[in-house]
Amino acid sequence: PQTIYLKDYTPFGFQVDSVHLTFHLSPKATRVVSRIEFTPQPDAKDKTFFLHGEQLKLIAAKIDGQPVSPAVTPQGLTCDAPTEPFVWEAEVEINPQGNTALEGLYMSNGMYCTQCEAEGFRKITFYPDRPDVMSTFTVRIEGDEKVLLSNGNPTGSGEGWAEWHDPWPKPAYLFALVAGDLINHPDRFTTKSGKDVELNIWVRPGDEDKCAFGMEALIKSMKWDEDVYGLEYDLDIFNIVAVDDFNMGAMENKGLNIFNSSCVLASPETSTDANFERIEAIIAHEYFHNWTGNRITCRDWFQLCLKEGLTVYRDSQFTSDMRSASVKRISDVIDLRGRQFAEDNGPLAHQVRPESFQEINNFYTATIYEKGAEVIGMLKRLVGDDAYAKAVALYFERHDGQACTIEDWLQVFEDSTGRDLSQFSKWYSQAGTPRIKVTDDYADGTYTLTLEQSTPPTPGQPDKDPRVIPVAVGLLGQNGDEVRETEVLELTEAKQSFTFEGLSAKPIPSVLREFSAPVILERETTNAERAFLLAHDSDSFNRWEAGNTLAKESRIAMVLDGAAPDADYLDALIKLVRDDSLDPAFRSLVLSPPSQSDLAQTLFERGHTPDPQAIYDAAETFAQTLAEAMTDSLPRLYADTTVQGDYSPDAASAGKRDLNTRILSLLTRLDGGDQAARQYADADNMTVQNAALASLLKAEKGAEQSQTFFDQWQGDRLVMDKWFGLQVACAAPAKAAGLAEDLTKHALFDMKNPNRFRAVMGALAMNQAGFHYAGGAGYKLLTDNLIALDALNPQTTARMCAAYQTWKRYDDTRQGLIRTQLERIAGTENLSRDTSEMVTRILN
Ligand code: HT7
Ligand code: ZN
Repeated sequence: PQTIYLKDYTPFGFQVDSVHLTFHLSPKATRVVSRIEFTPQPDAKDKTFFLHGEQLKLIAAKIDGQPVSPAVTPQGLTCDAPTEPFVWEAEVEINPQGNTALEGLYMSNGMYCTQCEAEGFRKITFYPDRPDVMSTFTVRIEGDEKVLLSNGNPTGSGEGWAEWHDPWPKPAYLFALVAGDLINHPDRFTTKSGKDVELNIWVRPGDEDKCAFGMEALIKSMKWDEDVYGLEYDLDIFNIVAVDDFNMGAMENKGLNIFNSSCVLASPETSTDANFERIEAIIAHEYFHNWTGNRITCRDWFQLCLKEGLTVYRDSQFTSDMRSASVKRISDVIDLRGRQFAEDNGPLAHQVRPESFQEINNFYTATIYEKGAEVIGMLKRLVGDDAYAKAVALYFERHDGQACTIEDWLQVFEDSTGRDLSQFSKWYSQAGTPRIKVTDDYADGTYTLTLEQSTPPTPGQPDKDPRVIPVAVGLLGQNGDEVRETEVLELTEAKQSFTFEGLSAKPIPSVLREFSAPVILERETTNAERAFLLAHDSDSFNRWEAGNTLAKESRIAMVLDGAAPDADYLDALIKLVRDDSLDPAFRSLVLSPPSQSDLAQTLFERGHTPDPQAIYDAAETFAQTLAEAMTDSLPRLYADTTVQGDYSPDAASAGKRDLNTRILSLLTRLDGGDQAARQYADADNMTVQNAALASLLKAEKGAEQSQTFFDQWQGDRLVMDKWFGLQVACAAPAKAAGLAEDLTKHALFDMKNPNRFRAVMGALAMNQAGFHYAGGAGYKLLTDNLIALDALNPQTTARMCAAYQTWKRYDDTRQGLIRTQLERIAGTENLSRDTSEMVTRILN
């Protein structure tokens, strides 16, 4: 496969002045007629008239009305083109029903829909399918479906046809079309300048009662973007469509967002609190793309983080404003460490702005999205809130309607603050997670903190330069009072010392408050100091972090030395969980165990070979000891955290239910599942029903409830995904692979549906002790399924190969078993470019 390099970027030699498309819909033979106005660019370096096109049957092509015979390859066509402006016309035939890759135009449950990011438009018609080619689109759809949608504003419709015009120039990846017998949930929004906008969420009949929450989230997002960023919506209509078969979460097509139904449909009976929160965040994310992504887009796909990092940052700000900022920060860091740190510290590590790729779909990663957002957060911390607001305003003013680069983004900050960001830009060009070694000293009233940064080698980058790292620090006195408020230290050297004068005694430092940079702190400290911070730190992130570190250290000692759970930590934890003055969501986070994958990574970094079974056993012993130590208080805590009254997905209720779920799982260890069975029987919402079933399955007591759950929900696709996933997630290590295999033979298992595939295979890969269980049955099962899926859906297959990215951590036997499976995938005939690239990177 060909490698594409950032350094080879060359602008397209033609401007696209307008695009007219006519679709004659038919499941197996849709005709697409295009009429595109091109203007050759006299100064262009490359004057080749090349149009991308894949899996298209070319019926006819004309230039200025005259038939032409272009040279067609599997990647596209080239044709002699005039040197003056000209009109290109083509007719192609495509097969939406046979499109199981879910890129381009495809069918899902009888409805037509599209997915064009990153390079799907070339499967619809011949076109310069690159983000820096922007144009206005006029679309006519002819089909029997009741609802015919495209981007922009509707301009006409009649029996069997509809026309749309999008006045905002856009790249082809933002094109969308939907046609189906859909029902809408309508609403309206008046923008701050008084523009009346029609809003719709379109769903399949039967799902119309699951749209209200999504609509509320959309309206809140529109308002928030006006209030916080001053950004207003710019069309007469905003449509969202729910689709069952979808490779990712959602897509921000201009004026016509398409959503995986799991990321928009919600009801108390079928969705958990976590589902509600995720839906709110994803609706916001896609809406915010209207400016950060659509009005200002990316020059090329290497700049993907320009829109994704910024939009993730914006959606996290939104969630912090709508819910609890500290809970959001802690959850984001858990997620970052679980997914991005794993990527950054393994064979798939890449820069926030990569410099080469084979398949761009493989770069929609935690590094681009989540680390990309962290980089924006650091920039804001370094320049300050006001300067951030000024720079971002300049970005919108200067670059509206353009396809931009990271240099453009950094330039607005340099211009509006006068700051030199050349060192900061290393966050985009250097892969890997920096380590900061912290040492300290106190003498004569002066406290000195010394920070030393280094970044381990990553593929293709053996050596790294120091970066600018904002390290937020506060100091606490021996009585727990804060003696120095949070101050942001700017670490720019490899090693640098910072002093704090006028202190009467040696303080206790609270370093990297709010997790001010995506780094790993290395500091020799004591459990007593961690316990002190857990009890006293005013920074809620670091308070949680202290508890998390204690939890990790205790489990590591259990794994390595066969130690018992740390008694002091248990005491501190119990005290905190019982403390009614604290936010239940925070208590729940403190109670949540460190992930088994995180423990494996830490052990590996300390020079040990992690044993997934030993890590699992330590987690079980810890939880059992905790439950026994809390025997007297668990029933009262369970009662106190049970949310009474009608279900509401608000943050306070959700936080309380989350704590209640953790208490229930401890209680189940003592009562054999009696309380969980009662909760299951009485459940009137999915959060408590799901929690009760999970507790019972974990205790191997849930067979009856699992059957009743199936009977109750077999007609609901999204709830069935939970049923499939939960069983594998809760399975004991020895049983996980066998159970997952049985589920792949279930009548409702459908490999073509990414949600269902991920429910089973994703849950298996996440069940660390089950996936890595001795003998390698988990590896074999996953591989069998990946090989089968690759022929149907390369994008989802390639993403799931990441389950193997941590393989070098493990013992020789496991490494051997995994290598065999990776080589089996690599040796598969006709393997997709997507999967081939992933497997090659993981193996090397
Ligand atoms: N910009 C989108 C990323 C995307 C995608 C979405 C759905 C299916 C395939 C896709 N490929 C790329 C989603 C987002 O970040 O908002
Ligand atoms: Zn996005």
